Amino acid sequence: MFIHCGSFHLDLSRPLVMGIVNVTPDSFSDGGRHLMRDAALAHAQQLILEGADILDIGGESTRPGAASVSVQEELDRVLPLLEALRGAPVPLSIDTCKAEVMREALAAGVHMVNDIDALQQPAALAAVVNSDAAVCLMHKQGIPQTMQREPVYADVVAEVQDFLRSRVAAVRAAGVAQERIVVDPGFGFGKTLAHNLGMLRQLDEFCSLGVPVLAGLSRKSMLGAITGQDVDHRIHASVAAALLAVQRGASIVRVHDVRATVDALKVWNAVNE
Ligand code: 9MG
Repeated sequence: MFIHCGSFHLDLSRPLVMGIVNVTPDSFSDGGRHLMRDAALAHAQQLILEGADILDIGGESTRPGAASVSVQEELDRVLPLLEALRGAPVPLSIDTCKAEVMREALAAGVHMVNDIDALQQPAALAAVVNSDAAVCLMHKQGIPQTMQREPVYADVVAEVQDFLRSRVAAVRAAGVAQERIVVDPGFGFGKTLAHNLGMLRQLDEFCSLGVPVLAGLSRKSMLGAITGQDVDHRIHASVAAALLAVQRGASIVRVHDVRATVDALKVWNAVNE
């Protein structure tokens, strides 16, 4: 399987690692906009050296309870970084659900749009449809500010699968080629620990949608709940979770700890060659 990702054609015969670059004050100490941008650029370059196959760049935190930021603030955070990374050896993904940010990021040359809202906003779908960027359609229940309060599902795997199936159909109908589409069950987005574990156990079910599956488990609170570790000490659990996701069919894992994940997947690849 391949993904058409702007000027990149990504071969999925081995699992890919998407490195997370959050250009937000909670990720890089808030010593001002320039310092934040410089730190984010250094971090992005480091993730490329560590073997990231894709960089996912975001200017708004999607953590449970996180406050939203204005379009202008998000653009001011991400655009200088996208400009500085133009011509990078790996595809750049923009993590946003705002159509205006998608449009500007595509004009700045991004190769993928990662929308935790699955392009449900008509303006968001319109922003990507005539580009040649890949799109990641993620499931979530509720909104980041309140989504972890009381998520309810009768059958989490079936409901998430139905949602993703309908979003793939809608995006295809709007004119986005199948080779540009990736789906993501959205670990931690309006899901309890039991929901997340159920989805991880049955991750292969999402592969039946006929498009690659991306899994984002890195440092998430479900790993804190299992291990008792705070967010800065979840690297081992994150690598284990990434490996389990790949074993169950994920083509891309979205991670903070690129070097550790790349090494773990090298072992996985060596055994599976
Ligand atoms: C932005 N973001 C945070 N967590 C994520 C996840 O699990 N998947 C995707 N696609 N994006 C995420």
